[in-house]
Amino acid sequence: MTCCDRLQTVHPIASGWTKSKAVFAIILVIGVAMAGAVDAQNLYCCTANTAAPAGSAPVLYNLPNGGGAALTQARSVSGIVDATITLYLRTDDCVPVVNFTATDMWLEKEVVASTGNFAACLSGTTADANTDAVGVTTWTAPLRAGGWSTSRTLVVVAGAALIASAPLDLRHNSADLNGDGVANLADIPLFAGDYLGPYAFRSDLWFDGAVDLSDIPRLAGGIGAVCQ
Ligand SMILES: [Ca+2]
Ligand SMILES: [Ca+2]
Repeated sequence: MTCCDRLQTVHPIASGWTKSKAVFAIILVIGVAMAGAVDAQNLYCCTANTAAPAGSAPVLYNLPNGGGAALTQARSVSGIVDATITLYLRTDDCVPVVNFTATDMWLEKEVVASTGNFAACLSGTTADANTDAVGVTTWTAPLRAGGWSTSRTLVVVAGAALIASAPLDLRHNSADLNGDGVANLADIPLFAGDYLGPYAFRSDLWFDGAVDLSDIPRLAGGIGAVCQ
């Protein structure tokens, strides 16, 4: 049976429905289709935040294969901090956008000179799920990304960053220090140089404000991770 055959089989009028029922069914189908295609427009009413306490300056450890830390397990200098991101997706009339596609909502690094080489794998920073019945989605699962960032994190919807709320205070690092999408032997000399030199955020993989022995297990454990 082809798709066209199927359409003919369930055609409401051909199966004996009244015209009013058929019109209702058509309106229903169109309505469902529109619900999935709602445009977030100019994002004037969309906001996002993190669960992290103000001033905690969380850092998220990422790997290209998704083997890094969940956002609930980000770190501040004083320990683990929940940096879960929540997005409230609204139309320009501030109406919740329901069931908006997860892959059209993602995180990026705020572009600021000399603040890192953070690089996401394909669809590696998309939301956990489509927006729910009140237009809300979250980021909690580990990202698939490499490189590092000391600038803020942008929440992007259909290619546009939010304008109604500021970029989020969330930094990133990874055993993929050079941000080429794979953690391998090429990243080790960068870490070794940082280990012996002045403090370098990118190599503070177990973030605590120092590059020391505590960071080596994350480097060793990350070697071999590639973008998935
Ligand atoms: Ca690398
Ligand atoms: Ca450290």
